[in-house]
Amino acid sequence: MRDDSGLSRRRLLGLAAAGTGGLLLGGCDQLNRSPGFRSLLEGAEGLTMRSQRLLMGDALAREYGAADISPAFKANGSLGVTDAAYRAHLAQGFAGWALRVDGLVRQPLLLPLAALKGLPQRTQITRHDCVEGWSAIGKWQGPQLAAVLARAGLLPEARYAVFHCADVLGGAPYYESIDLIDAFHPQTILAWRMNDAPLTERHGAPLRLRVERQLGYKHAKFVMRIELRAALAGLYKGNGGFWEDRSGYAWYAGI
Ligand SMILES: Nc1nc2c(c(=O)[nH]1)N[C@H]1C(S)=C(S)[C@@H](COP(=O)(O)O)O[C@H]1N2
Ligand SMILES: [Mo]
Repeated sequence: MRDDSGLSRRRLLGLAAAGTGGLLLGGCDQLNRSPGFRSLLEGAEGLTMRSQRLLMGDALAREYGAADISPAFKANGSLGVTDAAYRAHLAQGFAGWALRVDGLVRQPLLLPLAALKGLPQRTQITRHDCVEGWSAIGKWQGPQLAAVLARAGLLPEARYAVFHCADVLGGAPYYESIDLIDAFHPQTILAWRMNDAPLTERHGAPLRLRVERQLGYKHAKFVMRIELRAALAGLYKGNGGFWEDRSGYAWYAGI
């Protein structure tokens, strides 16, 4: 059997390495336009991904204008975190907090909020679609996940990025995961800013994932740690996310 995913991964790693030359750090949709990424999608090794996710053509989720921003953006799921360490950081405006990036990386990272704010920023106005049937348009800002991953440097075995959150729902920690295609997508950002203000606790302070081509439950709030893994098996119940484990929600929640 062909190892399609392995080839894809190698190509993505090449792109990640190119990130230091500005490809992934440059913002916007340069990944989409890059010859390497195009040929990845157009080649035989891209067939599986294409059929799954219609990555060709309009690969970007729709972006809106400032006038479209919803006057009220519902908060859903956990609206806060009880964990004592989290509450201490919240009280100090997350000044001493740092995002942990570890697992299958060359260089594990501890990235303070200031470091995340210091990376090139992407701003996007997008529609959030919750599986429960409501939507809202908001403006999000933060570094591309690709830039953070390029800093850490992925090891060859890395296939998934797992987002470990600070909140516990019904006794289980919230977590989510995406694969490297979504991890390196230009609209996948670690948002610390929403509608021109720092994220509030309800919306996931200090940092949340925006993965714009998927449903709301993939957009992990209160992200404390990003773990790079070869597989999702062996992590909690093995389905790659809190709702995937608990209620059988789809792991790939394409809109
Ligand atoms: N850590 C964490 N992330 C989470 C949730 C949660 O309960 N905990 N709920 C998810 C769901 S179902 C949705 S719709 C969105 C809601 O984000 P919002 O509160 O900013 O509207 O967050 C997602 N991310
Ligand atoms: Mo949701």
